[in-house]
Amino acid sequence: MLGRTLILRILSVRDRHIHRLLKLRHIIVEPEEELSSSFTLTRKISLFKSPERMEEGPYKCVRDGNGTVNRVIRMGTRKSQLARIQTDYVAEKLKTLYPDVHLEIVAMSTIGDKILDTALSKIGEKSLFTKELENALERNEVDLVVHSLKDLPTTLPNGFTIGAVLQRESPHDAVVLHPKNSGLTLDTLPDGSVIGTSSLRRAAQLKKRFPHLEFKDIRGNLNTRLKKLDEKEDYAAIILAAAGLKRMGWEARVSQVLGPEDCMYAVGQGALAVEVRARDCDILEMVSTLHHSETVLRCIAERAFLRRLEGGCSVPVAVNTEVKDSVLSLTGAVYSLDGADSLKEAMETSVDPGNKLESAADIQHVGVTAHNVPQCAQVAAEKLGVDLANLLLSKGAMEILTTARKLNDAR
Ligand code: DPM
Repeated sequence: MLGRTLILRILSVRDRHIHRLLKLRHIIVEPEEELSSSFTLTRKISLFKSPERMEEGPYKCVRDGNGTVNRVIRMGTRKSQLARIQTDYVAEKLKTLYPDVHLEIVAMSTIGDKILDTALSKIGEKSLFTKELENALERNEVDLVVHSLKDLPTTLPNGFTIGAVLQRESPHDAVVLHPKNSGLTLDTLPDGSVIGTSSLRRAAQLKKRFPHLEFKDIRGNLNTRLKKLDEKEDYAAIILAAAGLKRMGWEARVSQVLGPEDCMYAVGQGALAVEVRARDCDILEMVSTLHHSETVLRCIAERAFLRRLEGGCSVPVAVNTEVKDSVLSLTGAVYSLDGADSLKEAMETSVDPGNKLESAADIQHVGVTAHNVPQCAQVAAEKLGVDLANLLLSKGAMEILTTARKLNDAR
């Protein structure tokens, strides 16, 4: 204890001389007791090996007025306004649950943000938006990253896990009209009207349902897209996720929310996910309180379905899920690019938390770690997704998806 107090005092002296002296003498302190009131640092050792580590990591810490050392939780985010809003939202939740925690937000741009002139489905798989953030996680530059769950691949790179899936916003897609078309719907828009979307999933379903409309790629973050819609005459309307529009405060621009009969949603759409280092037990435990059980189960089923179909963001795959009276139902579909060919099936399973299975440590379901959600329900949800995918595969889903992929690559 004496050692710790002494070292902490020295650390508070921002003097290079003393720092160098300490380094020369290889002073190492390994405090045993709890360092903060809200959680314990289990990996405290390396922190105190060298005073510079206070700033450089592996974990960053600050000292408060009482001399308590608190770990700073650094939250990584993309720079887009939506990403910032989503990260701030999670930060607020954490701040309410853990008032003593020091949070810091680190914003960075990703390759996906920089390539704005190419359709999302053509520049490859989802990791475009997540790779740099994962690199920062790996290097301990950040401790957690907030994503839209639908942007996270169904298989995460080794060493990472989704530590929290928050309560889902509306998972549906919405129509945003060019102001001159105010009052119209997809149905009543004139023949040949151009609808902007880069989602093969949206285009496939809507082409089939509204054959009088034309579909054109549109890229960029939400702000860019709305600007492209409003300031030019290129698009009669664009299709965006209702959740993103709501988070941006643009609900008033939604003229129509598309139900499953018009357009089923993407896997994980509308849910926020917190990605963490799989071995960082402190952070995992901290963020696990953000899990929303029903959303976790629905998204596990959806992700298992997509994973079994070997689908990424460049395939037209859509889902619809529901939990009612402990029954989880999943509808899943695959489409050809023009929507002419499609397969759609539904299945359900019981996710009764009653017959509790021992919660095994280190168990992930399609990348999600949720110790506080009944394991048996997670197992059932994952199996539901796989079973439904297998049913579609037995009816020829792979042929439809392979052709769609090839045609999209050749576009
Ligand atoms: C993925 C897709 C899109 C995003 C493909 C799809 C839409 C691309 C487009 C996988 N990620 O949905 O079929 O429209 O060109 C994205 C958005 C959100 C997360 C924006 C949106 C916000 C909603 C959410 C982009 N990722 O879909 O309008 O948090 O689910």
